[in-house]
Amino acid sequence: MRIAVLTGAGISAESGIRTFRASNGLWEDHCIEDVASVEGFMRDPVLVHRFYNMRRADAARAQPNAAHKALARLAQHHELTLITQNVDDLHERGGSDDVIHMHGSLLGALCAECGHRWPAPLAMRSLDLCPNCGKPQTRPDIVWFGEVPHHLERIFNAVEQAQLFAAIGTSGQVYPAAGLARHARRAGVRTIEMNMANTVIGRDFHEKRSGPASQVVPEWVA
Ligand code: BV8
Repeated sequence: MRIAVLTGAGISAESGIRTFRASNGLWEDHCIEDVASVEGFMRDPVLVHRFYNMRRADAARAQPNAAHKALARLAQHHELTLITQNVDDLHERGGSDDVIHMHGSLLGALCAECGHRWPAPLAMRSLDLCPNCGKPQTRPDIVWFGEVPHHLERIFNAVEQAQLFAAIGTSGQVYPAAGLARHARRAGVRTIEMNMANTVIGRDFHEKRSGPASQVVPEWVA
């Protein structure tokens, strides 16, 4: 069966990685505009690098959980397109490959001047020079608010052509990712949501499985 899966921060929560909008979420002590926008980066690159260096270190310490590993098993029996909003590499370390990181990755560095990409060091500094053009315009390879997410055509095609679309651990508040369930449903694709709580996109799903991802996802994959 062709399956498209979209994951959000909730799938990594039990690995100890903070989500965005829960209590003690990242957006509680960081203003989105200051740390996840181009304007914020231009205004204070040191603050933005500190924010992503902290998250890169947290992700390096975290381990994939049973939900990440279950999705890797799913790919052995079905034609799976795994789309994630997450910037950690826990899907890859949990055994998945060809993961579509639509909001970028903590492991990547990008030159704001020439567009060159290279593997990010654990701690980035605002005056790091681009290895390609030599300019001090190094930024995290992250899709910030107002920037176009990666691989959208591939993502929408996979969702339209799937027989099943599952959203796991996302609050459904950030577009265009949050619109994928409705897009799937309009294309006649069966949709399922796995989350600990109700979300603003709940009505877009035929089925809901409530509970922590590390329990609900392995049960679904089994
Ligand atoms: C774009 C950077 C143009 C990476 C992020 C008004 C209306 C509609 C849209 C807009 C609007 N104004 C502006 C927009 C567009 C904007 C947007 O959607 N804004 C929102 C806030 C209104 N979107 C953009 O700017 C995007 N770009 O639109 O470009 C365009 C588009 C298409 C074509 C051409 C042009 C860019 C969006 C990317 C922004 N970057 N972050 C980073 O730092 O990580 S977004 C950020 O939110 C993260 O990427 C994150 O992945 C994403 C979504 O959050 P979630 O993953 O859902 O996490 P959250 O904490 O919210 O929820 C966690 C969920 O898990 C909860 O439901 C919880 O119950 C659950 N959970 C917790 N624990 C568990 C669990 N579930 C299961 N088990 C558990 N244990």
